[in-house]
Amino acid sequence: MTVPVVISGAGLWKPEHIITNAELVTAYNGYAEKFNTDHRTEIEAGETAALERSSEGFIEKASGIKQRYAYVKDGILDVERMRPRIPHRSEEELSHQAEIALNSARTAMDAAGKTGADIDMVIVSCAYTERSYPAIAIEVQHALEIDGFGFDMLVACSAATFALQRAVDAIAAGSARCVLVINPELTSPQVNYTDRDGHFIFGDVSTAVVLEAAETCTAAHSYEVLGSKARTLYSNNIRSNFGYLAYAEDTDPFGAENLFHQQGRKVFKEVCPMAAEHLQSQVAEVGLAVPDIKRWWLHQANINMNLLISRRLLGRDASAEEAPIVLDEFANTASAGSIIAFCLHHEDLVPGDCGVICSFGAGYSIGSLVLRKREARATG
Ligand code: CO8
Repeated sequence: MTVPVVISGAGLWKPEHIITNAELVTAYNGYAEKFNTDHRTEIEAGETAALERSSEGFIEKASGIKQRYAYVKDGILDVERMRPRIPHRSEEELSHQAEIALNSARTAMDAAGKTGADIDMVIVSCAYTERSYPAIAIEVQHALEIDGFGFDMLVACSAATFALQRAVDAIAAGSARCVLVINPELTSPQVNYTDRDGHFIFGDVSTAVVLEAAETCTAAHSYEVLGSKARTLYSNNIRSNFGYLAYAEDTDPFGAENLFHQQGRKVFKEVCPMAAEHLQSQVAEVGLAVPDIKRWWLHQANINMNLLISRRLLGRDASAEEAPIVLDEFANTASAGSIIAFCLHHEDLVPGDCGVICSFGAGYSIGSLVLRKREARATG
């Protein structure tokens, strides 16, 4: 990097509501039983397929997920509703996503020792934004009294890493001094809780990261970005079709085909080798080898994916310390997963230790950053 850029703060906010696998399975099975009773005639005539039961055992074994956080729990477990009941906010109120974005942003700014006056660029990057405009990032910028500019970007599961790359490039190019990247992942409104294949996958959370030029950094824990790499390859295997054309297309904006759906098996088989190859080449491009990497902050979609990818990289199983897992507690939180892992598992690294943040998912998209921990600068 011409101008060394560092990550100087990270913040995590999680909702107060937890939904366990047991609660989710009870609700789904109640829904399925009701559906089968209500459609008995069509099912008996072979016109409609009966819904099969979901199981806690399957969910934990197939995904590693034990629970997830929900921004609003009310409604999700109600068999008559099967989606959160989020109170509508007027245009004069802080939006839901800006609120959770601010919660994580303030923690990241405290860690970096920054106020709004130090920051000049805000990126809100996640799988969905609750509206098209004004950008959530500009609402956040306003709330934090930041003089500069902000924009939203959507890259599904790679939204965080792709935004970090944008931030690094902006600082290196001189178009920003200090950037706040926020991932307010409010996934629950797009989950089809009536779909047995996917009702257990996602959780809500918000993460944030502060980046700046190395020369202005005063944080206790900071990481030089040695390199970043983004790659996309078109795939139809993970889709969320909800969009603004529904009004003109006369389609049901809330139909199952418009909510999150995927070919999970295909995704698993196709993305794991791509991610392992991507990581190997990225590490080599910054002049390191896989054994030089002390920590892998991997995307958190499925524990079996992470085990497979780290096995391919290391030629053996990674320890919990080398490749921490957070999806048992948080589930898949779209782009925030690898940043949660970073937030919870970075302070024990010592200066000189290297680590990699990596995401992979819909698009397909893969993003990664190689980091090296710096000496803390003496203050006062
Ligand atoms: N309970 C009991 N049995 C079940 C259930 C259930 N809930 N669901 C499926 N089964 C059954 C199936 O019917 C199947 O039965 P049979 O063998 O008789 O046909 C059997 O269990 C096995 O099913 P699968 O083959 O589908 O199961 P897998 O072992 O493949 O596990 C997973 C399914 C967990 C989905 C797995 O394939 C996976 O994790 N794949 C990777 C997916 C992934 O990473 N996707 C990325 C998604 S996120 C992303 O990119 C961006 C999203 C942005 C945010 C969206 C927010 C809403």
